[in-house]
Amino acid sequence: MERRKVLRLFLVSSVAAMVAPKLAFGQKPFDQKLDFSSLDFGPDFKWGVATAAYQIEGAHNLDGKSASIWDTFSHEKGNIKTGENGDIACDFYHSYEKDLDLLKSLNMTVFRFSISWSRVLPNGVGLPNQKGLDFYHRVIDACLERGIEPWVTLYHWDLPQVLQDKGGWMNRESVAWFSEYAELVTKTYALKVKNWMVFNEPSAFTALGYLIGYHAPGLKGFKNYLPTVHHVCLCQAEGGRIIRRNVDDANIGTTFSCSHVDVLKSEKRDGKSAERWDVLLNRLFVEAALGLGYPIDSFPILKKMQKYIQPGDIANLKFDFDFIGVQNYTREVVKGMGIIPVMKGLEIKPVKRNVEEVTEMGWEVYPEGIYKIIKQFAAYEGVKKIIVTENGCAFPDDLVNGQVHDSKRIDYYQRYLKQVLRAKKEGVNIGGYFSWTLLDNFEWSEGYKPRFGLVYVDFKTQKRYLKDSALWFREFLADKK
Ligand code: IFM
Repeated sequence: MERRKVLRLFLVSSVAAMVAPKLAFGQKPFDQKLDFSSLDFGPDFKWGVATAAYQIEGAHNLDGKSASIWDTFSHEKGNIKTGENGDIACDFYHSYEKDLDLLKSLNMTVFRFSISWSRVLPNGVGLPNQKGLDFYHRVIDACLERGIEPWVTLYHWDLPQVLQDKGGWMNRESVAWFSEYAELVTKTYALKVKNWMVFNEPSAFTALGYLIGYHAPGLKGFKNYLPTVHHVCLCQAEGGRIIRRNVDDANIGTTFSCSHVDVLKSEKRDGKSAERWDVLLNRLFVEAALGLGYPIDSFPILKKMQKYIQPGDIANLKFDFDFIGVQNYTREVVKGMGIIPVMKGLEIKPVKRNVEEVTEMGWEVYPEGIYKIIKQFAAYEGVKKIIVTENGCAFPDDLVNGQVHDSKRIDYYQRYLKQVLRAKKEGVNIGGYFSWTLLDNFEWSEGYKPRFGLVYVDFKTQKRYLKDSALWFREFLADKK
């Protein structure tokens, strides 16, 4: 079951060939009319892809890497729908050069990737693993040699298991652990990397991993979730401060998964539910970073975080980010329940709707949602700039004669991009757009079935094939480099 559905239900009831493409450069294999005139984002706009260590690297136990919570979780029976894991994934650990060649061939100039904490600090803290650090030096150098900007995310969900064994994010010590890790990574790559993001989607990894147990480490309940949220919020700001101190001329951001929330009907209780969903999905982490504290009034259960908050903490939650990463895929439609359900105060009911277009994740295709959520984030006074650090879709892909005619994906990108441009034209300072993602990869608890890549990966052979959507981007970006 896709994860947002799982989240809802729980809340209620208690990547050349290495094949180079067979098509000649410039050949248009897709039916869609190539009309880029309505997609003029201007000359300084950044175009790239976003990726995450555990989803693509593989090499799960090579060169001194220790296990992360995702290694542990994916190896436990029943946690991953398909029974798969990220042991090999896209084998990016060995194929990064060819994969970056592919990225360059798409005329993209940004590669967003994350560092695996357990690869560079196998004990979570303490002695760094030089082979791990060297791997990311090689990836960064390979980007720079190709004229691709490396954009580094410090943390994309893969906490070292040794730290989880000590309580993970629920343990306040996590602030010291994360600070040590952030110091190491930022000092190591400071001269080569200028664009940094602290976290990937804190609302997703905290709720899915520590509240509903659908993601690693598989914990359930507010007693795990609330301390986790507070410690992650402290690290979000502290990570920003550490980057600022260690990297000259850094461009510092952090990313948020976010979805515009609609109500099914406009009954009062639906509105209440929508408000709470909005807190959980959209407001909690960004408002903490902006110095607005926690939105307790809109979601009273957050009062219980009080016991984890120490003097000075609230002021320390704030950091002046240079940009905010907005990551959007769909919208949420909610309905109130009217009675207080099992999960104390969460009046949220799953809504069964006949949605015309859904992706393989079960997510509604709703292009206007990205416009609305960008506007929502841009409305905060402290948000200076927005980068769409993820947007994309999974559809079943057929590889036939080395080609993937993924017209639905092209359509999705075109329609979402128009809505991003709409917000930009209305004055929102939007500086870039990164597709999720370059390669089909390990989609967490869904395994390898949902294919989000612009590049089709045959996981048996590790061969890559450019999908039509990749060729679309290549054409679209041809004059933008
Ligand atoms: O694959 C994930 C990614 O790790 C975080 N953002 C959403 C993507 C699609 O689910």
